[in-house]
Amino acid sequence: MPANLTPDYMAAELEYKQAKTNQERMAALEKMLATVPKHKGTEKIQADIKNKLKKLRELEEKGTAKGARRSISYNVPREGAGQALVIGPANSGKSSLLGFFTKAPVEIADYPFTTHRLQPGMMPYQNVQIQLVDSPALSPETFEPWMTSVMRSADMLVLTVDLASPALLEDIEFIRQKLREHKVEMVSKAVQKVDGEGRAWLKTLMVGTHLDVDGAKDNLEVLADIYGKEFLLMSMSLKTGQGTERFPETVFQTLEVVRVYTKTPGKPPDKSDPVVLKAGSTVYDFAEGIHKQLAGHLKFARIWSKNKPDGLRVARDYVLEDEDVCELHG
Ligand SMILES: Nc1nc2c(ncn2[C@@H]2O[C@H](COP(=O)(O)OP(=O)(O)OP(=O)(O)O)[C@@H](O)[C@H]2O)c(=O)[nH]1
Ligand SMILES: [Mg+2]
Repeated sequence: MPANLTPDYMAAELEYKQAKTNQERMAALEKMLATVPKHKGTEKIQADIKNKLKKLRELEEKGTAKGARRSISYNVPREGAGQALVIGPANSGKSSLLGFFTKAPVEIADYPFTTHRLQPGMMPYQNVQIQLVDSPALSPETFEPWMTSVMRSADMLVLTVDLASPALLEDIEFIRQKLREHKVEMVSKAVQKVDGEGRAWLKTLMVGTHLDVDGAKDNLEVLADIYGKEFLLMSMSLKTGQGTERFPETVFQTLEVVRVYTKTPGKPPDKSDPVVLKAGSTVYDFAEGIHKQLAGHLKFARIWSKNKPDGLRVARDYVLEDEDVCELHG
């Protein structure tokens, strides 16, 4: 049986081959496991990935066993329309944000360094789910280098900062500097994910929390002056809910993906279960995402798109838009 490996899987495999550390290897293997098509033809590949992961985890645990009791999960397999890793200084509201937008069991406390491990949760946005991942604080006391490999495998970052904190700007600069040392750059828009020197460019949405607290609005103005051009910036209160309404939509837009609905001739499309593709994907990519053989036999497609005639006949290199309906003809 053919394996029908997807471009996402191929990319993850390439990352694995190019990985320099065990943590990068584990991150890439997790990604391979998440993207490998799950059917009989790939059982051997799946087993092989799991085996390699197990060995690497054992190796890592041995290395950290002296003193450290808990085992840390270094990566979270991607689920849904995309993965946004929530990072930030201690007490900045990372876990509160997860608690607000997802049903994930998070620990929220008014003392620092509450969260020690990665905790994913799913945030609904219209007809898709977006994965948010809570993480330990990034601060001089607790900076975990493995966090940068987790960042590399995320689709974007959400950087929470406490607008009421007097250390607001220092905290941000610490994180920016530290990530830069580990070849991770936070940017508003990424042209490419990893450049020739292995530096990762990650789209970052900065979220100012504690908007309900006195003085927060003044700090927000300062923040907008300094970082407004560099990052996407929003502000909210996770206590009152003020400013939270547009967060899911903003994250979805930052992920730069499109939702495409499949349709079979003579039947209405199923809009509850879109295929999620990177923005810029073509009809061919869409077909390939469903089944490699389908892509091979593809002759043309009909699409139903905003501002276009219904059932328009298009070629395989046609670039799909968000919420297009696509009927493949072989
Ligand atoms: N008033 C107010 N309090 C908030 C807001 N967001 C978070 N908090 C409080 O700030 C404290 C820290 O919140 P957490 O969500 O635990 O912060 P964290 O970033 O996960 O902290 P660590 O895991 O320790 O790094 C808690 O007491 C929260 O209730 C907000 O928008 N407004
Ligand atoms: Mg926390």
